[in-house]
Amino acid sequence: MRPTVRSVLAMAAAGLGLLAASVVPAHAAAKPTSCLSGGAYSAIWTAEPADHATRPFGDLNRDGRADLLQRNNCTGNLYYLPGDQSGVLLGGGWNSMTAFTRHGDLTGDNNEDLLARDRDGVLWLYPGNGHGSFGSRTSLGGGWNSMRLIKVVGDLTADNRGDLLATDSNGALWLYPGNGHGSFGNRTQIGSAWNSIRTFAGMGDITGDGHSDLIASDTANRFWRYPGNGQGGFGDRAPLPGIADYPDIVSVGDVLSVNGDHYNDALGTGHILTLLPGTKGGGLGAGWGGPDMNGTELF
Ligand SMILES: [Ca+2]
Ligand SMILES: [Ca+2]
Ligand SMILES: [Ca+2]
Ligand SMILES: [Ca+2]
Repeated sequence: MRPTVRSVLAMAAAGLGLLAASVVPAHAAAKPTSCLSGGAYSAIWTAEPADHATRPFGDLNRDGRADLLQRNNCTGNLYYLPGDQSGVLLGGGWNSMTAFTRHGDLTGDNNEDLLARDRDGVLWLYPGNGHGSFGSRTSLGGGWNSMRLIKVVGDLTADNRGDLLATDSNGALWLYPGNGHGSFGNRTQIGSAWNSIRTFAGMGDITGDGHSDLIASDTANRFWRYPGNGQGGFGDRAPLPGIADYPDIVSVGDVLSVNGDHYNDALGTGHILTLLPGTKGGGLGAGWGGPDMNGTELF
């Protein structure tokens, strides 16, 4: 069954913290066979925040350039990668987390924040301090192990507050509208049959209509664009042909250092970090291979 989205909000549903916690998350990190040394990578990039997403989109230190976070899956150490070949150790113990997502401000202080889910299914908010690290975490509740994918995607509801999408083990796609104070309002089901979607990422507005959009890859290794409608839903998806298979996708705005052309780009993550250059009208070009990131997770 092909994944669908609903273009209008419907089916007001239960809020956070009421979900069954018995499903093993599909996104849990596989045990790596080898890992890079901590924070090691060779790329230098600069990237602008994506347009029409909640700012700062991808930028953790407020210098106007998108950054990355990297977990070493062997050691559990978390690094902040500002794009200058340095890797700043933020701390250890992060192998207890089974999902990460960020992009945009959730707390209303204009600093980008991080969400992480632990093995017990609790979703934690780590408030960004605007200097590349985070303040004390707060719990957003339990039950999130019933979710297969959890992604902060920018503002889908046109209220300038970052929103969250999650797919559950039955393939339902849920919108959690951000309230701008670090948590979310009542969720709404906006799609179904998303179990065929391997992963997705909020890209900001890549179609040029002012509404934030998504890209997604499916289990048949095809890429798709889902155009946001500005009301928390999406129009008909369109194929993005010619893109290879990646375990995950990270959006980074326009990577100026490689092809600064004002089209937002994405990174295909996995063993080799790969730039997927955005093209006019919301397309993505074939990947440009980058550094070896084996045994790490980037987000
Ligand atoms: Ca930055
Ligand atoms: Ca914040
Ligand atoms: Ca919103
Ligand atoms: Ca758009």
